[in-house]
Amino acid sequence: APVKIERALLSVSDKSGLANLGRGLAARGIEVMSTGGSAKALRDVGIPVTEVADYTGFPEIMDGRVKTLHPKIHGGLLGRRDLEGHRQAMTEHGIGRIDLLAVNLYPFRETLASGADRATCIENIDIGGPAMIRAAAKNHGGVVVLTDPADYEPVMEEIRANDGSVSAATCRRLAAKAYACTAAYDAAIAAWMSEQEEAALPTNLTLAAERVQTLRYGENPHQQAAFYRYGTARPGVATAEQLQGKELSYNNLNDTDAAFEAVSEFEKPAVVIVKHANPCGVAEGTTSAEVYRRALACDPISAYGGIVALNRPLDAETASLIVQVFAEVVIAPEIEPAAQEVLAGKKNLRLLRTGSLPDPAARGLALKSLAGGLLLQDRDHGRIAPADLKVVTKRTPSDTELADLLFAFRVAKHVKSNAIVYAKGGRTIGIGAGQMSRVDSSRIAALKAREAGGEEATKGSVVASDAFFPFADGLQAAIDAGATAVIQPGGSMRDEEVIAAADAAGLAMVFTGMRHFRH
Ligand code: 93A
Repeated sequence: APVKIERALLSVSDKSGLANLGRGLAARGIEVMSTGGSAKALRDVGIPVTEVADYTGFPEIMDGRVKTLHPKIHGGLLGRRDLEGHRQAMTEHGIGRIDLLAVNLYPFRETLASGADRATCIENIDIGGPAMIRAAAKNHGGVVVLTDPADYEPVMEEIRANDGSVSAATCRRLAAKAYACTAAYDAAIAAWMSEQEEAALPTNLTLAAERVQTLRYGENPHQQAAFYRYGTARPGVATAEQLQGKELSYNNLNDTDAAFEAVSEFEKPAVVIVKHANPCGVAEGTTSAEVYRRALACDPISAYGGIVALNRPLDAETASLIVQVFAEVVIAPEIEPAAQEVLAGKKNLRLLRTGSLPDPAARGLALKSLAGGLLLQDRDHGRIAPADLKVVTKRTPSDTELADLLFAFRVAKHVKSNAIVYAKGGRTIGIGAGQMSRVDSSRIAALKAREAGGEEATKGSVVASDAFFPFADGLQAAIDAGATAVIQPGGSMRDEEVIAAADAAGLAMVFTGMRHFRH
């Protein structure tokens, strides 16, 4: 049966559309009840309203934590209109029917996204709102529940057109929407809380992922795809503001994420250029412009059509270097106005501003799909400090070598396994990625270095390996190339053999004790 609306309760954080709704209801002689802030907003525009506290006879307490959690509210929402016993209980306890509920919740997700501290996020977890929404939705046979301001006007129209009533079909539809709203809300809280815990993998995983955008296609044109965002506050491609350029594609999003996560590893000004989710040039140094030039020098051919990520505000000088090579996406924490002017000429170039850098050491969850399931793990937040290193060779690396070793190992963390990275002077000179054998990655990295920098390019360089060398052959490739120092996790059965080969060649080698597989 249709629901006749005689009393409404409005309690909203997002006050948009509130005045019109209140006015529409009041104009039909419907009694409007409201919580503190909403009541004030309504009174301010001259709409008569009863405070919930006056109706319950119980004030809002504990800074608003308890304002609608009262039997006179929940009885009014939950009491079945068709049961004599329920009607009797309402009369006995002075409970009035609430026929229409409009609630939107404390802005938990928005607070999280703003980077607020934990206490503020917790305070923005709405309890009373979801309780009312769920109660009203359960009792949709007698209550209309509005959780989205976009529904206010259509429902008002229906009330006007049907002599003050809302159809059962509308009530059912809005009830389903209401539970989707509270489920997504709680899932966002659950995701955030579990991300912050050490052993955080949930027994049951509910993802409240919100579709941000339907993509033109997936990894390939015959694959459908969309981009979803879920409850994390990590600055990056998912929360970035696009300032110009074509729509981001599936591959753009994936590659840009790889580039920005990599560049945020470095404290000094750094640039990462990514192609097909692998870095093809990384450098750190003094200014973004200088660093960009050196990152590009690693593999200028692969950089064509790549993604450029910076960990400093993009300035005009760097922008004018970037426009000389075709880039798909540029991402930086900030974009200086002069830099934006330089890039404005490149209409297709996608320019993203993230507002800040993600914390490379922060925990977080990373997921991957496989047929019929998904894998969930901590994001690779592992980072090696000088104190973690164990020198295993007779020779200790020099300070310059040490700095390059740490740099190269940080890069290797962001290169698909098997990863081999040659570096010299705070920049990569050759990267070997994604090979099934480590020795092939070693050979490719050395070959790339020579292609870009000439026969002598690898002389005096250092080498990082994302995982241990299972045999001495991978190390031998580095020795043959003229590298002087190596960083690797260690832990192979043949470590002794590998160390002996390094000693025989006068190499300095350090073990990190930490592996950075990336598949
Ligand atoms: O702090 S609460 O969880 N406790 C409550 O009892 C309660 N009742 C409504 N938050 C509560 N609300 C929320 O307050 C609503 O969901 C809405 O978001 C907000 C409206 O408050 P005001 O009308 O004072 O602006």
